[in-house]
Amino acid sequence: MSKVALITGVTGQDGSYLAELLLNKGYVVHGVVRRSSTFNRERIEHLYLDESIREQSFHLHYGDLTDSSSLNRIIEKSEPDEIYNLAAQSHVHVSFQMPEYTTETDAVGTLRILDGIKELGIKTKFYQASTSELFGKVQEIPQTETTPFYPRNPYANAKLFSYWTTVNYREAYNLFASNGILFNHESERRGESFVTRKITMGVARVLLGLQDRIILGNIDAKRDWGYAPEYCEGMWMMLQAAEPDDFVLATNETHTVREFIEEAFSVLGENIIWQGENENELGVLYSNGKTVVSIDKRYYRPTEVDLLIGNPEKAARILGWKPKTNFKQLVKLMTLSDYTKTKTISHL
Ligand code: NAP
Ligand code: G4F
Repeated sequence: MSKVALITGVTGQDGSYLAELLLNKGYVVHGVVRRSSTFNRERIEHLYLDESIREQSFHLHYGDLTDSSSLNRIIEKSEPDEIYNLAAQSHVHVSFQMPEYTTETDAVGTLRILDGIKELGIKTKFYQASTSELFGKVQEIPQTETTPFYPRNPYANAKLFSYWTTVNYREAYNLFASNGILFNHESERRGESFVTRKITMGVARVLLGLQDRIILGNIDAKRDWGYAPEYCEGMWMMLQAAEPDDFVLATNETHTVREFIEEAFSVLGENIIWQGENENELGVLYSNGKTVVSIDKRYYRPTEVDLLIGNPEKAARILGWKPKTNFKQLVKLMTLSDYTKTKTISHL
């Protein structure tokens, strides 16, 4: 008998990689999708359009994390062995502008699923998409599973509620419920408003003459960036472990946004020189003196997370999980992907 998995957030970056991974492992996969006035299934279109996959092993259901009745119906109907709760309003900057909606989705949404599992009496394992944003104003370097949390924005506050609700339902009701405390992970499918993808798309467009410059916020923030498909495998490994638990997934390497920009331009043979300071700082091409990066305070956050770097030792020891793609390889694959795609589209 095939195992059955339910993924919330299946149309997102991680949801799409996880769906592929589970289908390749022979799972039947159910995904929760939101109704949208424009097409929002690009990342899973290749799975959905394959008739044999669609008919036998990949099923989509309309639902929303703000709507318990849809969630309960989907859980009851799909009877999953494993639930991966990846759905979220996942943008930190947006969460300052939509704190209530972010909390409804990212905090209460998790409670709705966990309580649905408990009330329906469904025997399923549960994965919660927790985040390194919980560490916020970091209390320890590098961060591990025992580092105290200090969230710095409505998104992280909501995710903190979900982290502890997952722990509480594990302890109170004996559910197999695990938190993956994942550090930033990126890919060719990363949402276009997150900084890495904004940079790699911007570099491609600037060097192909389709955009004047890339306008960014705080380029001195440091992040521990890994490759998303590897992190999705880590989610699955957490639910195959002997016991439910909480795990950090990270590369243990940290870099500034500035270094990401420099590396992305260097992949395409260009060097950047920095001129000026703070919001007057400019990134200029060494080859011809053209300004290609500038700063706009609009992208600053009221409270910033300055430095993230994780230690994934526990995941290596207990799950056998290790990151494979390093910073340079990640920047290269994302930059080349965007350059190739942009060039193809602009030549059509
Ligand atoms: P993403 O690309 O932004 O995907 C988010 C998914 O959630 C999308 O499928 C989105 O649907 C769905 N969604 C949003 N609000 C919803 C709602 N109210 N009801 C139902 N679905 C909703 O995020 P991601 O990068 O794949 O991240 C996956 C999860 O891991 C998120 O919970 C995120 O907070 C967490 N996380 C991410 C990272 C990272 O670096 N990527 C690190 C740590 C934790 P639409 O397609 O319709 O918008
Ligand atoms: O790419 P970001 O928006 O990612 P952020 O805030 O680290 O959050 C991501 O990773 C979390 C894990 O730690 C996830 F939980 C969360 O869901 C999301 O996937 O910003 C990274 C850094 C920040 O310091 C930001 O201030 O880049 C800085 N930045 C500078 N200019 C910018 C920009 N960020 C964005 N999005 N856009 C800019 O123009």
